[in-house]
Amino acid sequence: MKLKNYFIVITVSLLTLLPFLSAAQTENLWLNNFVQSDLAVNFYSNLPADALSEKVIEKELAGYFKNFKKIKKPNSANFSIVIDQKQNLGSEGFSLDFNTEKNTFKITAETPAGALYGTYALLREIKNGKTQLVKIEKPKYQIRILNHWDNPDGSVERGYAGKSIWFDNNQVAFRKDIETYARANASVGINATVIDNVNADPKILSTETLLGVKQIAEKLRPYNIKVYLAVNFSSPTAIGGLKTSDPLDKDVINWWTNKCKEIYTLIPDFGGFLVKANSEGLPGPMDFGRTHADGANMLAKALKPFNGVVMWRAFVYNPQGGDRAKQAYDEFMPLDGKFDDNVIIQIKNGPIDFQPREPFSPLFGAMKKTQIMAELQITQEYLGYSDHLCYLATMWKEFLDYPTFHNNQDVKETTLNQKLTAFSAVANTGTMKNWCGYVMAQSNWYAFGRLAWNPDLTPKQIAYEWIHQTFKNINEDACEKISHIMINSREAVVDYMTPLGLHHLMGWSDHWGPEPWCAIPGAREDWMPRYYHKASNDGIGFNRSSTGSNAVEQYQEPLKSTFNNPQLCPKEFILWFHHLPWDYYFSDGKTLWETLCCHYNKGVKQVEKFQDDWKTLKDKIEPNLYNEVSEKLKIQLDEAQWWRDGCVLYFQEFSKMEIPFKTKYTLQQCKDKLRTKDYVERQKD
Ligand code: BDP
Repeated sequence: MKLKNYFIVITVSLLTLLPFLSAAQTENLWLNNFVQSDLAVNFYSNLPADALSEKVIEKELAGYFKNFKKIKKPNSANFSIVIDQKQNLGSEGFSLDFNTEKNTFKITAETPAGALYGTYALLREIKNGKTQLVKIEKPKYQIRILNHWDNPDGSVERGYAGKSIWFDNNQVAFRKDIETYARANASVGINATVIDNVNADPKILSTETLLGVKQIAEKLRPYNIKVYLAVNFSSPTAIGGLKTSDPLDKDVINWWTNKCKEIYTLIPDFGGFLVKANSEGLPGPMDFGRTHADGANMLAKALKPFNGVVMWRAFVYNPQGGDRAKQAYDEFMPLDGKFDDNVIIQIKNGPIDFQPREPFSPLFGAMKKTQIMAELQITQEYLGYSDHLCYLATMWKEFLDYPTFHNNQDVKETTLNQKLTAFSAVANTGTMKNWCGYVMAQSNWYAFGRLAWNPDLTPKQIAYEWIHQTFKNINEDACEKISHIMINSREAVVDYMTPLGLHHLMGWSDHWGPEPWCAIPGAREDWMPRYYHKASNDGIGFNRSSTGSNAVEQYQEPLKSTFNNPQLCPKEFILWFHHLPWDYYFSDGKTLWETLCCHYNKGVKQVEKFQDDWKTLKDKIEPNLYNEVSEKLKIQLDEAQWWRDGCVLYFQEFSKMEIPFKTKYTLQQCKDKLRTKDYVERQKD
C-alpha cells in the first residue's frame, strides 16, 4: 500500500514537471544555453574590484563553459578580459578575438560595461556557429531605451502579455524574474528603461514609490541599465501641494529641483525624465501659456547637475479639426534650436501613431538645431496584439533607411549626428510566462535592442541570430524557413489590415479588429477611422496633397513633389496622401478597387502560406513551440480574414464594385465579432 502511494506521487510530480520544462525555454527568452561548451576555460580578468558587472560576466561564462575556472595570473589564461584604456573603444565598446578551435578568447574593453557587452557578443557569436572572429564594436546610439507603459496599479497600457512586471497595487513589486529581464536587455545592448507609462501617474514621484524605484535600479545596475521615469507635468500641483505647475513659476522650479536632488540621492545613476505633455488631455506647459521648450528646459535645468536627460515627446495629439498628421511638425518646428543640450525630442516613427505602415515623421531631418530621437513600438497595439506573427525589424529598417533629403541623410542619420543620441521603443513585456505573450513576439524585443546597438544590421541577420538562440537544435534549412516567414510577416499584416497607405481603421479604443465603419455618437469625428479613410461614393483616401491638407509640404524636396503627385507617389502611401476615385487606374492597368481587394486577399493568402510553411517544420522544432506557433497562426488567419472581409465589404458599400474573391464573413458578422471579446478571454493571465 505504501509503495503504491509512493509510486503515484512520483507519477504526478513527473507529469506536472513536463509543462514546466517546456515553458522554461521561452521563459528564458533568447538566453538558452542549449549546448554548453566542454572546453576547459581558465578565466582571467583585470576588471576593477568594484565592477558590478564582473559577477554577471562570470556567471554568464560559467553557464556556458562547463569547465570554467577563474585564475589570478594572466599568463596561463586562455580566456581573458582586459580593460585597456588605450584601445579607444569608448564607454561601451569592446573588441573580440576568439578561436574556439585553438581555445583562445580575448575580450578587450575600456570599461566594465564594454566587457559585459563583449561577453554577450562572444556567446552570441559562438551560439550562432562562429568558431573564430576578430572584431571591434561600439554602439551607434548612446541611450538604447525601452519605454514600459506600466501603471502603478499593475495594469499595462497596450500590454498584451499580462500585468506589469514592475508594479502591483500602487507599489513597486517584482512580479517577474528581473534578473532575466536585465540579462535579456544587456545581451542585446539595451542600457536604459523607463519603467512607467507615458500617461504618467503623479504618484510615481512620491517618496514611497521612489524608494521602490531605487530597488529596481539596484537590480539593473550590474547589467549597465539605467532607470528613467515618465513624469506628469502637473506633479507639483498633484503631489507637491502647489497651486500651479507653471514651468516659469519659482516655486515650481524649486519643487522640481528638490525632487531631482531627492531622486539622485537615492539613485545616483538615475537617467532622467520622459514627458508626454499637452497631448491626449495630459497637462503641459501650454496650459500656462508656455511652450514645449519652456517646459522641457525647466526640467532639464533641474536634472543638469546630475547629468540627467529629458526625453520630451513630440507625440502631441489633440483632435482639433485639422490634419492630425501635421500637428507635431506644426508645434515643434517653430521651437527648433530652443531646447537645452540635455533635452532630446522623442518622435514616433510616423506622423500619426504606430500604424502598420506610415511614411516617416517629417520632423526627422527638419529639426536641424534640436537633438531628436525615434520612438518605435514593440508591443503590437495596431498589429494584432500578441496573436499575430509580425516581425517588426523589416518595418523599422524601412523607417531607419528612408532618405529624408535633408543634408543627404536617411532617417537614422538625422538622429545620430548630435551630442546626445538615443533610440527608444515601447516594450511588450508582461507577467505571462513567456514575457511577451507569444514566442514570436520576443523576436521584436530582441530586434529592437540589436538595431539600437547597430542600425546597419539587416532584419535577416537579426532573425537568424534570434532563431538560433530560441529554437533548440535548429538546422539551417529550418532557420531559413522561419526567417522567411518572419521577414514577410509585416507586409502580410499591412496587406490584410491597411494596404496602400490606409491607416487607423482599427477599433476606436482597443485598436484590435477592423472598424472602418466606426462612429461614436457625440465623439469627435477626428478620432475615428472614417476621418482617416474618408471612403465615400467618390473614392477613398486622405487628401494630404497641395489640394488637400498639404501635409506633403512638411517633407523636403524631392519627396514633397513625389508624395504630392499620385503618378509618382509610392503605391504603399497612395491613400495616405491622396483621395482617389474607386476606378482610378494604376499604371499596371488595374483599378484602385481591384488593387485594394487584391492586397487584402494577398495578406490572407500569405498567412495561409505561413501555415503551410510552418507545417513543414513539425519535426524540426520542439513540440511546445511548434504547437504554440501553429495555434497562434490559426488565430491570425481567422483575424486576417475578418480584417479583409470587414474592410472590403464595408468599402464595397461605396465603391459598389464586385469583390473578386469569396469572403468568409458577412459585414454583420464582422461587426458582431468585435463584441465577442474572445480576445479578452484568451489573454487571461
Ligand atoms: C497611442 C496609444 C495610447 C498612448 C499614446 C501615446 O493608443 O494608449 O497613450 O499612443 O503614445 O497609440 O502617448
